[in-house]
Amino acid sequence: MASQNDTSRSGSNPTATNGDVTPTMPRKVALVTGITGQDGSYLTEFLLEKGYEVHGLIRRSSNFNTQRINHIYIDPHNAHKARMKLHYADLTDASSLRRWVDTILPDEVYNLAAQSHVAVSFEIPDYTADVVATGALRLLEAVRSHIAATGRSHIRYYQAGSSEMFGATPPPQSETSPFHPRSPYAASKCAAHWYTVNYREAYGLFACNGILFNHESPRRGENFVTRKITRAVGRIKIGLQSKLFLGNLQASRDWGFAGDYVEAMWMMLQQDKADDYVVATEESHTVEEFLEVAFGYVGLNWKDHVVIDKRYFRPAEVDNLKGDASKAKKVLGWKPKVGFEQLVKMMVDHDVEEAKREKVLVDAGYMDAQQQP
Ligand code: NDP
Ligand code: GDR
Repeated sequence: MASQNDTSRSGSNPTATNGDVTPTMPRKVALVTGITGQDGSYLTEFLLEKGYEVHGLIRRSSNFNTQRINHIYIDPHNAHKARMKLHYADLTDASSLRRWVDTILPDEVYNLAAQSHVAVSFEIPDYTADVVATGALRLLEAVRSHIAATGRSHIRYYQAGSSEMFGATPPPQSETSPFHPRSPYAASKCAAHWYTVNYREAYGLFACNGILFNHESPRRGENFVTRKITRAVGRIKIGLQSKLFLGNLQASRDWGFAGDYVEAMWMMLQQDKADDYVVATEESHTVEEFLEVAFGYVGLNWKDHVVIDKRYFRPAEVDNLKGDASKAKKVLGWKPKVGFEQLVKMMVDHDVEEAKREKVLVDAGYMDAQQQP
């Protein structure tokens, strides 16, 4: 899928005042790491809609990992239409990052790539730090050295920071709340945050940290708790599964919709001054509340299906996240459009349909019903 030899480029490109690229202007070029992930797919749709040319870095895997962006992929041989281009690279490989920055000549760089699962980061801490912390440093250094070599100082950089950095700090958490990370993932995100601040202060790089609270969607990875629940609701409703094994139901999260949050990323890079912003709905709900809404929506009682399994408890938990997004609201003019119940129902609706498709395959003998997410 990925084009290894694309050399399309643009210079410094003016845009309309709302940031859209008008037909008479050269296209803005964005470089997105983590393009195959939940946020990467929504951000790419958003940027294509705004008229950008989007270059995504994807890592090699033994199976194709582009399911979330297949619907917007156009074969690069169709050069006039293809505005999203994919290239092999890895955040653990500095040479690939510098090469693609030099080749693509981006105006905006969005660093979304990460080993993003908190519980998994306890299992693979070195790798998590390598990708999440040092990976961000490698990309910042690729951008810095590219600017030093070419003078293209207008490049803007976005770092995908996380509410997990607040960890044990009590809510509401804002840009001025102290970080108290509770996992290798969160500690690595703190390092990436400070690398980004440092490159802004030391080299004058236009670099922003988005401190985003949990955001979900029907494209959310299936081993994050929200999607794990909505997948199970769909499968239980359709008769493919009866039990759902979960860990701590009392953890509370500020859950928003991923489609709303990628807009905030872009808005940060359109400001006159680089800065850091909390992005959140300012509402917090427990996992148990999520269960109630998700199961209740299809007429089921979660207590009939959920079984607590200690394996899903973490060595250290983050109990309560609830953001204070007043700065993003005031400075960026950003606010969430999708509320908690609407989000849960959107995910359940999607996953009931997904379960119906699975059922067809199971009934026809093409799939084993035991293949649970
Ligand atoms: P996902 O896990 O869905 O996507 C992660 C992306 O990173 C995937 O494209 C993945 O590729 C890629 N990736 C993983 N390791 C590497 C590597 N070594 N080199 C290059 N690419 C790699 O995450 P989300 O889309 O949910 O999140 C996007 C970013 O925002 C992440 O940095 C996450 O930590 C952060 N974040 C997310 C929040 C959320 O609630 N979703 C909240 C706050 C921050 P592949 O598809 O091959 O696995
Ligand atoms: P989180 O998301 O750790 O907040 O990180 P996750 O959905 O994994 O966990 C949320 C809460 O649910 C509890 N939980 C379970 N979690 C999972 N995954 N599986 C279970 O079976 C389960 N049972 C209970 C967890 O203990 C936790 O308290 C997400 C990621 O997207 C990060 O990359 C991002 O930085 C943060 O959100 C903000």
